[in-house]
Amino acid sequence: MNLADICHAVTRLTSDVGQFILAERLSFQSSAIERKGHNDLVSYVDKEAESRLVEQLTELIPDAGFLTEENTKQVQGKSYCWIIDPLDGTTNFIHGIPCFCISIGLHYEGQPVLGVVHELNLNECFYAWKNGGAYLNGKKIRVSEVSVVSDSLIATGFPYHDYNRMKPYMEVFDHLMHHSHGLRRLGSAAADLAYTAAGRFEAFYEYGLNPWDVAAGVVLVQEAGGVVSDFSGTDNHTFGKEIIASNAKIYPEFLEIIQEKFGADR
Ligand code: 2AM
Ligand code: CA
Repeated sequence: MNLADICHAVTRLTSDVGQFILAERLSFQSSAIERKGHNDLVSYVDKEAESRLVEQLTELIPDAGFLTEENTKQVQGKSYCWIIDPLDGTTNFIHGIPCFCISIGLHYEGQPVLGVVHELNLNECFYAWKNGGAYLNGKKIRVSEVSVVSDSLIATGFPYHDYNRMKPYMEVFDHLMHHSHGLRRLGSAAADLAYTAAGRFEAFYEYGLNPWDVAAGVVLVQEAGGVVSDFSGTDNHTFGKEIIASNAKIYPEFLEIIQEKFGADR
């Protein structure tokens, strides 16, 4: 099977497991919430969704490794590795706020090659594979053409767990409040990246994220013509716990803003 076929099979899978997640949302009780750590919530919905995904993805590529948020299956040292967040935006899900996604990335020999982010409430399935382009529900998507940060809408995630870099974070926030079209916080990094790929946001930045929050969205942005890096401008974005993603035109200006504020504090 080639990457395009694998990608289409994954979109069918996210549609199927997405139905389960949406059905459970209707009857969800807050008593089902469990705490994994500070501000780190989970429920049986995340876990059941993940085990369904893992089972089907194992059939798709039998010898693939896995890195998953809920630890259903961890297998390292394989050429292919699925990086999965069965429910990105768990806090939104729990509070009944309609923005949460299934996020499935695939690495080959350590390089990102495929990404599917399925936002379930609007049934928007964003997907991309290496050298194949990026798509939303069958239509090709591109990053925006905006060329200056002052004309940009910027997505971010507020620190919720690692508060060590609050000072530079707030300085960037302050700067962008004054010098952009505004800031948005969706509560799902996967959706932030998918929306950047589709040209809805010009840029996204956040620190403290995990690989499963961003692995799929990275491929979307790259295949839609955008740029992804860490705060130093290198490609350590998926495992490096800091990420910026933007259209190619504003990337140099956006990176400079991030580096000016975070430079001394990293
Ligand atoms: P999650 O829902 O899968 O945990 C946005 O800041 C990102 O951080 C999301 O992708 C979200 O992924 C993660 N996150 C984890 N805990 C969070 C919290 N309490 N509030 C906001 N985001 C959280
Ligand atoms: Ca999650």
